[in-house]
Amino acid sequence: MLDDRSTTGHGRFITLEGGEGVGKSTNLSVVCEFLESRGVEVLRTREPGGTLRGEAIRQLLLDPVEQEPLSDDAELLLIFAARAQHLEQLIRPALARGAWVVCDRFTDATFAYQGGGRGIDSARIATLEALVQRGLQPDLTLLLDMPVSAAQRRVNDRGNERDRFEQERVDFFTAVREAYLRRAEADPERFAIIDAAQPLANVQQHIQTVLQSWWASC
Ligand code: Z5A
Repeated sequence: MLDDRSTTGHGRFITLEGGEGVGKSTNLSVVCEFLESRGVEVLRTREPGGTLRGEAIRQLLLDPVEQEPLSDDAELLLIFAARAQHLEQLIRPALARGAWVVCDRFTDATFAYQGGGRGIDSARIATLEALVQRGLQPDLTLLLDMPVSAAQRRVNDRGNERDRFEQERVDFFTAVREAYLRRAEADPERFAIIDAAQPLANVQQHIQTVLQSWWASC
């Protein structure tokens, strides 16, 4: 089904958010396939990362480097440095040519991880957000939510080596989850909360239902 939204030159920006292991990467494909089947150009990307330099910053952020801890401020600034590059090189040009950008995490993750998890004042995060984004916000955010313990079991079952964030304790991830839920509650127009603890087929069905009603209202 083709649609004139594919040629209007007004791209839309969709983000997937949630704690580790909730299924963001798995479900990104559902969103992209939904949009592609409607004839729009889709840019699939992620944060931190998305660009060559952004991916290099991602490595700095994820590498545990036992000999030297990363300060909370350095972490925050690296995340926004990667984001500035991402916006400049990929996201803004894509939106300007009418593509739909589907991004695995964006600034809600900063408010959740650096704000909720690390305890950085959200006003400081908001200052950097304003500087780097200049008003640009996602049009739709799918927040995949589930209890931390169950999400951690999924990560454990996957069996990969743990990165610097994945080495954090349960209370860190609980604070991250609570911060995400507060943001969703404060902006119900933009957020849709998906129960990510459900079997994958149910999660994907819920995402498609949200996308269908959102698409109809665009
Ligand atoms: N970070 C930050 O601190 N501040 C910021 O501003 C940003 C990021 C942007 C890297 O991100 C880290 O960056 C992140 C926060 C920080 N660290 N943490 N934690 P990331 O997005 O790459 O990291 P991640 O959340 O750890 O990704 P992940 O572990 O790959 O999680 P996921 O993408 O949500 O899950 P998944 O890989 O799709 O699924 C996990 C497993 O569960 C997998 O085996 C699936 O097959 C399985 N799965 C998925 N859904 C289901 C259902 N419904 N049932 C059963 N099994 C399922």
